[in-house]
Amino acid sequence: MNKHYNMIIEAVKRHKKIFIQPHNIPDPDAIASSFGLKSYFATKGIESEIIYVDSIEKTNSKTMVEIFDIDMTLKESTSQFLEEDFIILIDTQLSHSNVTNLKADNMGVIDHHKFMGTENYSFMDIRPDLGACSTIVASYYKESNIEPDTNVATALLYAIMTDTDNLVRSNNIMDLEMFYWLYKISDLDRIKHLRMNEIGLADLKAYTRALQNIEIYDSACFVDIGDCNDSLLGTISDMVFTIENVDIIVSYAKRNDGIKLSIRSGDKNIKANDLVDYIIDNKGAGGGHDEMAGGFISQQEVGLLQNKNFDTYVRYRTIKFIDYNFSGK
Ligand SMILES: [Mn+2]
Repeated sequence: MNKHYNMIIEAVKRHKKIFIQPHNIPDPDAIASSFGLKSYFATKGIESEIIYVDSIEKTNSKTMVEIFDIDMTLKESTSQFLEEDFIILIDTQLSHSNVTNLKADNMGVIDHHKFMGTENYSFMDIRPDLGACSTIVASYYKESNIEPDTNVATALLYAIMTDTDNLVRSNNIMDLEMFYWLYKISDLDRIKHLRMNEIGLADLKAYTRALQNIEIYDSACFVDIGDCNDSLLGTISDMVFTIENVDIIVSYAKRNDGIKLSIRSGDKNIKANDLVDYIIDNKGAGGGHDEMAGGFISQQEVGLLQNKNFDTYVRYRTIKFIDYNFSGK
């Protein structure tokens, strides 16, 4: 039996303490897959703890933690782990810019982002072709014939909805199969409640600013969101993505520590993860999928862009990348 869930159970069961660590500022997919995995372990008599670094920002992420009563412990980035501890990274990998390496001796990874290198993981279940990490966790239940409880099923269902942008940002049938399976055992009133609480009142200013600062050049759209948190940046990109005739979104937040980028692409010739790398041009870190990606350039590196203003720079790089990808074919 070489099933992934068996491999994971085998890897962790000898360890005294098992920690599940989603990416920093966990989004609904990171939260649901952590919660789903912890509950899955519990069905096998294995205890684990969900830990995270930084904060939970998104209104819907906070609501999930609250209504599903999810136990998540905030850890300092300087936390120490014992030799017998085990950390499972979920919805992220060590070389991503969105996760703090807590440097445990034993680490494994469950993720749906592009494979970033092994980094000595004890196990890896990395499936970049899936729209949500929650699809992977749901499959552990399905393949081992265990029905998740209503809270777990509902959290996983909601996460598949959000990470696949309501099933359109996925080209893998497995996301749909898990969605359908979970749908039948979920609490749809709670899904409605989550859907109705996605925008916080405090976020409205950022939405207003974003809508005022949109610039469209052909199918590419640029949005300067000013100072805004990571999760809101992604949510605003998703909203702008629904504007007619716009295929490529480059949103960015200018913060004290640097510039955070969020990219969306509905154009098959323009891969969001390649575009973000091209914009960053080795001056920071980026990652993601064909259709959505993110990145960061620190303030120091932004300074190295010399007297080129960032707004001009980002437009120049994006349009050059688009031209190159069309003329190159
Ligand atoms: Mn995800």
